[in-house]
Amino acid sequence: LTLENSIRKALQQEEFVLYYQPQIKLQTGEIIGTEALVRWKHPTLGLVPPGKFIPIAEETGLIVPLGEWVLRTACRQNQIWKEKGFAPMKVSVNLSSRQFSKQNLVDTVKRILLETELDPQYLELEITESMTMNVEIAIEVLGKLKELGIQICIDDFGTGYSNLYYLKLFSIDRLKIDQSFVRDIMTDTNDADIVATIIAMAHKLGIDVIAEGVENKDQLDFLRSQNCHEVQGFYYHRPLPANEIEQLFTRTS
Ligand code: G
Ligand code: G
Ligand code: MN
Ligand code: NA
Repeated sequence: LTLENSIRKALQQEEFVLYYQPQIKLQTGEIIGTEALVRWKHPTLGLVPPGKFIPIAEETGLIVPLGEWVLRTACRQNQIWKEKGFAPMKVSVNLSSRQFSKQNLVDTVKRILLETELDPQYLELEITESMTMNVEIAIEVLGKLKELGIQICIDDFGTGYSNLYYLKLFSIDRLKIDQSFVRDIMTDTNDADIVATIIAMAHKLGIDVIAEGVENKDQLDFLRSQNCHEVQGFYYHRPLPANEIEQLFTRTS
């Protein structure tokens, strides 16, 4: 069986699962959202990380059905949490460029929102700058996605080619500072300066900013000193299965 066929079969047999990593508001320490991260529960290989199958799914186009499954599962789970009485929060879903350039992305998102009854304000799509997309199409698609009432975040901010150009062209709700900048924040003054500058820019532009890959208290203190809004990383929590992350949520009813 080729990897491509294995992925196809895994989709049919529902071997994929979503893990969720908490996103924390720095000022209060509360969980304000989660990022959905796909894993493959392989019957013999165990839990396979996305790095091992997402690139092949992207090459073969299987990312489109897989991505749709991810989106539906994440939206449904988020709505279930709300119905269970947990404080409503956003779920962030990673989008591949292959999905983004698909004609029917907007319809797919719309249909899944209707199907799962999730309030659009609680869905965020993470796009990366490495997405080699046609600018006119991107403007149109992002505009239509925004009209649905969902949020858009630029993932891996700082590593792409056209960061600032994107900010100029699109209405973006949030920037996620790439973990490669956060990692050496305490030892590399360039990285510290870059992170501080991205945070300051986000403040000026009036958009949210989240730092990912936060692993220790020193990094956290630095981000706090720069008034970074939100953080995500192993210092707080690793990505967790739905039933485990639930233990961390607060009930409102
Ligand atoms: O979960 P982990 O930290 O191992 O993720 C590794 C990479 O896989 C990250 O770049 C992440 O964005 C990507 N990834 C995880 N889940 C998804 C998904 O559902 N869709 C896409 N396109 N990428 C994902
Ligand atoms: O590209 P994207 O931002 O979607 O990737 C998220 C990836 O980062 C996931 O693979 C997740 O497991 C990983 N991740 C999340 N928090 C941390 C962290 O604190 N340290 C490291 N090294 N990786 C992290
Ligand atoms: Mn991401
Ligand atoms: Na990232």
